[in-house]
Amino acid sequence: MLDRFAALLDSRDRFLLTAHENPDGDAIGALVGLAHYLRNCGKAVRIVISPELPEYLRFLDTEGWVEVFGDAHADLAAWPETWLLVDASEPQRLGQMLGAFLASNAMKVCLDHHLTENPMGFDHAFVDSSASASAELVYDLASSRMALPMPMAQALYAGMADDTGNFRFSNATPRIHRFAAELIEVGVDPAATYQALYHQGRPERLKLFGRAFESMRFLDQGRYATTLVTQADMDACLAVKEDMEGLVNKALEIRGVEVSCLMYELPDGHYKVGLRSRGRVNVNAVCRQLGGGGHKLASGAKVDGPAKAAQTRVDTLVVSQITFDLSTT
Ligand SMILES: [Mn+2]
Repeated sequence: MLDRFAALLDSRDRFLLTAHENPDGDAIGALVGLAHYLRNCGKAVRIVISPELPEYLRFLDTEGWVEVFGDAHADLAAWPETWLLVDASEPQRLGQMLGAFLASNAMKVCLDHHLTENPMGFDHAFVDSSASASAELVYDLASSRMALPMPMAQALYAGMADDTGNFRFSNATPRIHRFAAELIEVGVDPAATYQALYHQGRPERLKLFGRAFESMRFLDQGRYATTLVTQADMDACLAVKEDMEGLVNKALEIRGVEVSCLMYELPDGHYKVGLRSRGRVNVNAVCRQLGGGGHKLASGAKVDGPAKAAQTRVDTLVVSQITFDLSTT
């Protein structure tokens, strides 16, 4: 697949690199890595993201290449010859940039590792769900074709670390460990990367976590833990959205919990649902029924309020999925 992807990149000249909205470490790592690769091939490249570059990921943009989509991008649709969506394979995940994407006459291509049955809206889709991170795909593409400069190695390592829970989730394959080892040999510092990614919290973050833990509910004999974070909770803790990073994973530290849910009240009254599975329960199947998706062990969706109705809807689906998956495994 990557040979075909490389050949396609080779045949084009002006690339716009984008990711899903609210880009995570893998999205930014893969974008920056791919930008290095394309520049090395002599291509014109821009990276545009939405709605912002999170503070904790700024260390990956050493060259200052990442542009935040805004008023200056009114003509964005006209610029690229090729529009690349990385770390997603559904155009609607572009968020605010979707309009420009749809209006653009560029060739549209996606590179992704998420499970998508049949990617629509692209001229070419390169999706490999056996990869644990988009950064893994970019590394696989680039490592045999160029010498990796440090900022590129750093970005790709951070992407791999982020999507594998710093190499501790079940998707931490031998392959991604080997790639990570090669990046460490190039000069990436794993401890410094971990610190940069995960040890930059604010006191407000721990206050919010404390409040969320207080309100956590345990259902289905403790196999399902679910937390609701409202805008009022955020205000009470002076917390911002970024402070919630990692909260959804915490309940899986409790013995017996198979599925953890974090439901977050959006400013518009909808609820963002994040689900994480310890390993046996397919939370992607739940999120698909809610109009969302992701991976078997990590998925998300957006549901309508009010809170009570949203909770009941999600709880019912999760508990029946747990019952189903635990009876078949
Ligand atoms: Mn990813």
